Amino acid sequence: MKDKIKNASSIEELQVLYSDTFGKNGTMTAKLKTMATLSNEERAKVNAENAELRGLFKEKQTELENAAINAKLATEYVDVTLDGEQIAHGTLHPLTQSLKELSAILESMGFGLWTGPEIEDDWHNFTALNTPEYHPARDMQDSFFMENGNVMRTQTSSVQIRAMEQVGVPIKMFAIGSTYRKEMDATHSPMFHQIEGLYIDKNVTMSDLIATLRTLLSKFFERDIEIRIRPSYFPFTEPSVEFDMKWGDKWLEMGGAGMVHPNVLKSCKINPDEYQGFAFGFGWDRMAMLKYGLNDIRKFYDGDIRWLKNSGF
Ligand code: FA5
Repeated sequence: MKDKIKNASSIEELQVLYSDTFGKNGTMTAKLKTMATLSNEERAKVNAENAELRGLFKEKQTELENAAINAKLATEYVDVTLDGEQIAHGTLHPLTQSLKELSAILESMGFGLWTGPEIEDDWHNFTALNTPEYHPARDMQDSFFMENGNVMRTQTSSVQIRAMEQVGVPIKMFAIGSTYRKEMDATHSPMFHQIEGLYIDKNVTMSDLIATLRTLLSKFFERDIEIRIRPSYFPFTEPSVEFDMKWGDKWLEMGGAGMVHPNVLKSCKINPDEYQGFAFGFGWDRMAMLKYGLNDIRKFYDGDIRWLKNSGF
């Protein structure tokens, strides 16, 4: 048995030998059961054999276990000096990034965020914005109409109406969201995004509008931005302006703005003799393109990770 123990080549083999020796019907167990009938000398012999066998088992077990661990280490070692696996970092989409920045700036100026539906009814997208059905200005925006007469909102100005209808005046709100028009080239996309701002109170003037736009753009582009306004036309503002900002030595058109037309206030049951204010709306995509140096609006929506990476994100 001693040789068998010494030559055992696996833990399993050793366990079988152990059970043959010390198990219920084991050879050593049988000897130990006869102890009471043995002489002192014979008893000492059995005890010595018992102790020796147990020692041998213990020793062999340790040896086999160490061998198993060493074999495992030899095949499964970890080389801690190797380079780690490169884990790609997720980043925010340029639009999401700029949305967060613009929202934070507008909120810091006291504007509260509003949302509205992207499928709008005619009232909120056009009629309440002083653009009734016969109005030629409806042709200014090439719209996607639904069979039931609803429209994919062409402008976030619809959210102004919803906000004024719900909470009345005074009000200082902004809306950011998707808008839809039948247009497509490098600077026009059928789905794009607009930012809308509205401030109505008793003493709001054009100067407030200009100061707000300049502050918003300067904070967003992180530099002092010069703006200029040009006369324009929107049915929902009077006077209406187009505002540009200076970028290098060029003037870039950013969006439309103006003092809210009395008819719009009346649509929302607000007395235009008592309250007035300004509204502005511009393309959020174009702002993001400018800030991050991107040149094709359609790339925003392709979901091409390589383009997003090359654009610094
Ligand atoms: C409007 O949509 C007005 N609602 C803005 C407004 C709001 C005026 C409040 C007065 C008061 P306009 O159609 O010019 O205006 O669009 C505003 C901006 O949206 C444009 O300057 C441009 O930056 C962006 N935009 C318009 N059409 C597209 C398009 N197809 N793709 C990408 N950006 C567009």
